[in-house]
Amino acid sequence: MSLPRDSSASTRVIHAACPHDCPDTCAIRVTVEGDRLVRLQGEPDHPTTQGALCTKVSRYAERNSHPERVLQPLRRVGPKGSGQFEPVGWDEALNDIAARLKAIAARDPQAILPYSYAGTMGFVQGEAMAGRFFHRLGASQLNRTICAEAGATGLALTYGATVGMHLEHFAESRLILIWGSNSIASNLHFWTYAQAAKRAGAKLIAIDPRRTETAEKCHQHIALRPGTDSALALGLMHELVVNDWLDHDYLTRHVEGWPALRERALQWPPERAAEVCGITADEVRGLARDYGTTAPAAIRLNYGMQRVAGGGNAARLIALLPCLVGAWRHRAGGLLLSASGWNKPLRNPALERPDLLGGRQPRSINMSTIGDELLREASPAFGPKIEALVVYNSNPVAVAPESAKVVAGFRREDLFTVVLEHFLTDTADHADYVLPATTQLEHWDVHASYGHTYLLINEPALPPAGQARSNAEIFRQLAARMGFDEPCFQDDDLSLARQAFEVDFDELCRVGWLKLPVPEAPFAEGRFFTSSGKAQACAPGLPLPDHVPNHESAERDPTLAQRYPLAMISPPARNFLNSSFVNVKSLRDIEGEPLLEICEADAQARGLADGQPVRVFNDRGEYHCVARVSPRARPGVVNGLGVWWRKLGRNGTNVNQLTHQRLTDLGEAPCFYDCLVEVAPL
Ligand SMILES: Nc1nc2c(c(=O)[nH]1)N[C@H]1C(S)=C(S)[C@@H](COP(=O)(O)OP(=O)(O)OC[C@H]3O[C@@H](n4cnc5c(=O)[nH]c(N)nc54)[C@H](O)[C@@H]3O)O[C@H]1N2
Ligand SMILES: Nc1nc2c(c(=O)[nH]1)N[C@H]1C(S)=C(S)[C@@H](COP(=O)(O)OP(=O)(O)OC[C@H]3O[C@@H](n4cnc5c(=O)[nH]c(N)nc54)[C@H](O)[C@@H]3O)O[C@H]1N2
Ligand code: SF4
Ligand SMILES: [Mo]
Repeated sequence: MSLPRDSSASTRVIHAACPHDCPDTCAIRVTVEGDRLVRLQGEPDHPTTQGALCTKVSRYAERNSHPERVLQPLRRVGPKGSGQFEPVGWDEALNDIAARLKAIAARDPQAILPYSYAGTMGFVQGEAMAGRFFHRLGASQLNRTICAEAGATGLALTYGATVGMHLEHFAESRLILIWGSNSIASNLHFWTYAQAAKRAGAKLIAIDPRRTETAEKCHQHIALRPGTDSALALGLMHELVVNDWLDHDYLTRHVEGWPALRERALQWPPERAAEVCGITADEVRGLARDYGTTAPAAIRLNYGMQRVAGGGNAARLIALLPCLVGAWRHRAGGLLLSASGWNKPLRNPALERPDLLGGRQPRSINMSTIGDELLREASPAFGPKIEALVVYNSNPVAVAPESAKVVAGFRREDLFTVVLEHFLTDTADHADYVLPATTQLEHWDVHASYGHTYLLINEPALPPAGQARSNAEIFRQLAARMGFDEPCFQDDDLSLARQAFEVDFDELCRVGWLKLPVPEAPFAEGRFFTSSGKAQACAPGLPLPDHVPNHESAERDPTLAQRYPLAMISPPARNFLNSSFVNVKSLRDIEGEPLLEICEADAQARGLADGQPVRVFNDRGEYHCVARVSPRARPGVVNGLGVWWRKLGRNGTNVNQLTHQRLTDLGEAPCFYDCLVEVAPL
């Protein structure tokens, strides 16, 4: 794309927000001259952004003006997956799509499924107009579980809401456990506060199977086996009890079910926990001593620990730790997994107009099992076969588990697929129609964060590239063609932005962001958001949390563990964001090529050398990449950094060729990091 240069126009500075699925939700200052982008920088005045963007988004201009951006509607001319398309006019595309959807809806609208996630986290280009469209249609609903549902459910069962500490207060903590988080890669602005704490004398401990760039900068790294965090938490509780490092007053007044939890913890001496976790008993004891005797102690829990069978139970147990030691009494103590619950009271519940369902109750389809769902036939239990998919803000063919099934589903000849996208992703390659979408620089939006406590505005800085239209605009125009004549389908993007939150919108636009009203130390006096007002260890109808071994583990399936003795995790590559940015050359060049980190001993046992091409395999398939013999991998665990585009991989696959579709204990979420494999030279 090359935008016309208008030399007569003056320079403007625009408030933008990073749209990506990242807890930092940075404020961006965009400088434009006429229709030309002059500069894109982290907003210096925004408290948590502090003028810094990550490497990825500082290259946003490269992504935005990428020569491969989809700039006009496309219609498939080759086989599904081939990526062969012809250009088509907007009217023709939208008319045909509406006609196809109408015909399906006349039989049963539930045969139509929206598929979206957090390609943009914006409320306008997310579900504002799309939600209205699919509610009015009566389409199947999508259960959006692919990222955080196990942890979020565990957190909400414990505290009554998905809330936690203020990001800024970590700077004052004396001890920070960075638990299941590679902060330097995935939560950079938290790391700034952790470093401030470190400079002031705090101790930083990483709890992560992988020796990440974050773990190596902490004072200590506890490299436990994936999916054993609950055992570690129980072992810590054991030590807190036997050494009486407990805040009895806090436990008595603010925790429900403590006596029962205490009994369970006493069954987990450090030796037992250490054996399950694959660490030493002294590591458990030392961690417990640090946690039990340092105040204020804070936990930055992140989602890396909940992509396993027992992710929900683990989140519950870890969320209880600050209650045992009374860490919540101090604003720099406690835990942060998600801050999203803080903005909930200000969200407009009518934005997506669920009332347009008019009493209908369409089925809900789990996005994390889309492979299986697309291959299901009609049945009384399932309902109609899925006949149409409308994908936006997501790249399921690359990011959903068990790709072989996902791909088979997307290749069904009798499936009608529409994809709204910036690029011809692995998913777009399977579309009947690809519709060009605007980017964050080209549309309005309003953002909340799951890592900090501000709302942000995103004003358009540039005109749409080519014929791109915003998601909201596309759904508005489809609605018109479907004959949806409710006035809410007239709302333009700016008015959707105004409706999203009950705040002073003009002030939000003027400043660029607004701080949410959140108490300094939210649980200093208890007052959790549960019905009892207490943190819940257990309650009527809620059993005690426990250790739940991985689906694919020696504990649950020894035969499988013999055939596939290596546990594979697939956390993000630092310079990609899920599958976004993989096609941005300067970033892909930093990552090099798809790789698998393996420790020296495991490599030697298989005759593998550093840099050697390997096949990573299990019963679900085979993924080709390069072995990196590295101390980042612990024995018995390999790290397949994600999420590459399949078509840019060695054998047209990525790590999700190997992952499975079984779900977590809570929240029906995927188990990306609960996956056994074997590795061999190629
Ligand atoms: N650069 C970059 N940033 C990102 C993303 C990205 O793709 N790239 N993705 C964004 C998104 S969508 C999300 S949800 C977040 C994800 O960021 P996080 O919430 O931090 O989650 P992950 O990156 O999945 O995993 C974090 C760490 O957990 C470790 N881990 C894996 N299994 C276990 C386990 O069983 N126990 C413990 N204790 N640790 C484990 C991994 O090795 C990894 O280092 O980051 C966001 N930010
Ligand atoms: N193996 C493995 N798999 C994983 C993970 C893992 O750690 N390991 N992480 C999982 C996690 S945590 C998550 S959250 C999911 C993420 O999965 P997705 O939410 O699918 O995220 P992305 O892969 O970034 O794809 C987002 C797509 O949305 C498009 N997009 C961005 N903005 C817009 C817009 O305004 N309009 C339209 N129409 N499109 C837009 C982008 O171009 C991009 O192709 O992946 C999951 N998959
Ligand atoms: S991806 Fe995260 S760190 Fe990077 S600019 Fe966006 S919000 Fe900030
Ligand atoms: Mo995510």
